[in-house]
Amino acid sequence: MSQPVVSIVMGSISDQDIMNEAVSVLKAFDVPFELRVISAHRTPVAAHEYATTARQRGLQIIIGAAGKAAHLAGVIAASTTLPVFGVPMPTSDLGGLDSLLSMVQMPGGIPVPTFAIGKAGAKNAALSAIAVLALHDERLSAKLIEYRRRMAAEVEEQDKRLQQQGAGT
Ligand code: RP5
Repeated sequence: MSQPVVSIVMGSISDQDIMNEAVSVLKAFDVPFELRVISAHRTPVAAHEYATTARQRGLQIIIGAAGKAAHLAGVIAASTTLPVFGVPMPTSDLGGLDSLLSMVQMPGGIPVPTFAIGKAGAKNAALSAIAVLALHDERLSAKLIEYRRRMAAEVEEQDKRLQQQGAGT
């Protein structure tokens, strides 16, 4: 197995269903990754240890997923200079707005680039990690271009079918 270059860290196993979106994208692009459950508040020592050793273990980008007082990505970002992307989890009480604001409102100095709440955010965080890695990886860059080309072709196909069905008046 190759050395992971991307890490997905979740605050709870209850985040896994959503973060599987990121897992699927990284797998599709053959990017080696690790998937961990580490909590900023339930396992604070482990979170600090993880962040401080991430770079020396070969990781290049960390995706932090958490909900509610979603401080995991910020806590990790505080202890590493690797890029840390935040994915806010949906929540039952406040719909994930709590998670989003907890991440996106980081005080100046320790950035947490933050994505959409839920599955779209998980997918886009993985795609953004790939875009960063692709800056120095021609193979990955070509795959990203092909991914966009296929996505555009699908939309064109959808429109074509709609027009064939006689949509509109
Ligand atoms: C956060 O609290 C986790 O990231 C999760 O989104 C949320 C709820 O966690 P559980 O109570 O389901 O473990 O730490």
